[in-house]
Amino acid sequence: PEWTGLRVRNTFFEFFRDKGHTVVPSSSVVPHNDPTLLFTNAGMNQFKPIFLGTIASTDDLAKLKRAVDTQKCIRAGGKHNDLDDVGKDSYHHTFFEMLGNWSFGDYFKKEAIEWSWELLTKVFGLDPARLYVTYFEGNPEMNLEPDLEAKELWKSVGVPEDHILPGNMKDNFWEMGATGPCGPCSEIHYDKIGGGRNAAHLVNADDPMVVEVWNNVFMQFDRQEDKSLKTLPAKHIDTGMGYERLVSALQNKDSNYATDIFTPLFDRIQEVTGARPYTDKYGKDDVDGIDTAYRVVADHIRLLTFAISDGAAPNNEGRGYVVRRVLRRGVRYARKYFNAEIGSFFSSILPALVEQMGEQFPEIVKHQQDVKELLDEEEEAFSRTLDRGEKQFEKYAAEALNNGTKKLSGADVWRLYDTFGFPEDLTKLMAEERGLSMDETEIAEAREKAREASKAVKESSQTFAKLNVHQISELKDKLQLPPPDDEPKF
Ligand code: ALA
Repeated sequence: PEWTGLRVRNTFFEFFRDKGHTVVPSSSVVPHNDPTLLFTNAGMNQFKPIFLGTIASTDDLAKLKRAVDTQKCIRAGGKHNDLDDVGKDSYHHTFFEMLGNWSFGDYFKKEAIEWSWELLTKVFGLDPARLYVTYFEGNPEMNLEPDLEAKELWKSVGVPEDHILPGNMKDNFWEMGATGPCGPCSEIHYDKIGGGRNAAHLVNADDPMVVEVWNNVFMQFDRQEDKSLKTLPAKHIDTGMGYERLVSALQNKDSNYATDIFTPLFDRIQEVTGARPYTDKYGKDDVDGIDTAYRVVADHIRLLTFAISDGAAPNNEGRGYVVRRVLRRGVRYARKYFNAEIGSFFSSILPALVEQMGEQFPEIVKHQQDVKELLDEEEEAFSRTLDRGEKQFEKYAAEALNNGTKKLSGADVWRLYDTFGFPEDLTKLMAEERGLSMDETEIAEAREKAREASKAVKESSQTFAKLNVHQISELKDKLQLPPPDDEPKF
């Protein structure tokens, strides 16, 4: 039978269940108990108190020795942030599933390595000649030894030496964030081309055809505020397999987006917009930009739905601002490439996602109506912002043409953004279309002037109390404008 996405996920669970692991549900993408995190960015987040040895004995998780799960992850802000790549390449997502098996002070490197090899090559049947593994090369400054044990273990399962590669702190020492659990790791990479070539030099080289599929972290330390490493009370295994990447390898696709994980979303987008079908082209090959837009929209509806279902509503601060930014990014692609009517665009794609993922993640079924309402509300607000901005732009453009300068002044460009919330790249695009020039230095000057003015406003904020109702509401409107796109409030 075929490796459908569904079968891949279930096979992963079964394999580890047979090895004494308990299947546990994913935790929320909103880490309600961890102020160091914007969103859940790895499977280990929910197990952090176990690793640190701070878990309450009454906690259900405290009894676990071995667990297996799929974790909903968002990497669109903070230490792990892929937002700007999404849409452009074949293997990044703002929202993805991370398959993981866990040992809490139980088994360690030997079992983790042997089982990951067995699962990939024997159960999933991936060609061992296309697999490459890495181990930590050590770091004398931090007093960390090379992980020769991992290297030997990979040899003993039969990986040839030229497929076993050392890696540095950046690639082979995994950390959750600025502080928290961490340790040396060992990754497994898959060559999607194969055919007898040696792709060792393409590992960790950002090559879309040689991608990391699985990371095994040997948790041993807790990174402190002062950057030092404190040894954990016990050793643990934390693994993370990119579900979408694994499925694409098993379905023999060049791209995660060409798998049955995304096809139902693309079909729905096509149905709603009447666009041409998705063809999985990238960069210059995506001549009309439509495939990129398909990917952006399909990726973003996943983030939006899961974030909102788990309680992250769009607003102007922290994670709510990430949600808002992602929605606006998606809306702009949809307007530009699909000519989509904005107001209920994302919610029209939503049913396809709920149908596809609702069984594994019942929370999106439960919250479908709330998600729809919030998405529509947010889109309508953004659509009004865009309309207002466009009108204002037309005024400025007409002036620039009438007075013969054919140039938008820096102050006008800045005001469109600052006062009307109109995205700067849209201003650029529209100016180009009308043959108007813009001066970056002038824009920067206007921005700087506005910063100083707003500083002054802040300093005199005490006077707020003396304003009348009308003045206050005017000021409030101003304060609710989104912060600059290039300055996310992470
Ligand atoms: N925590 C590890 C990762 O996210 C497995 O890559």
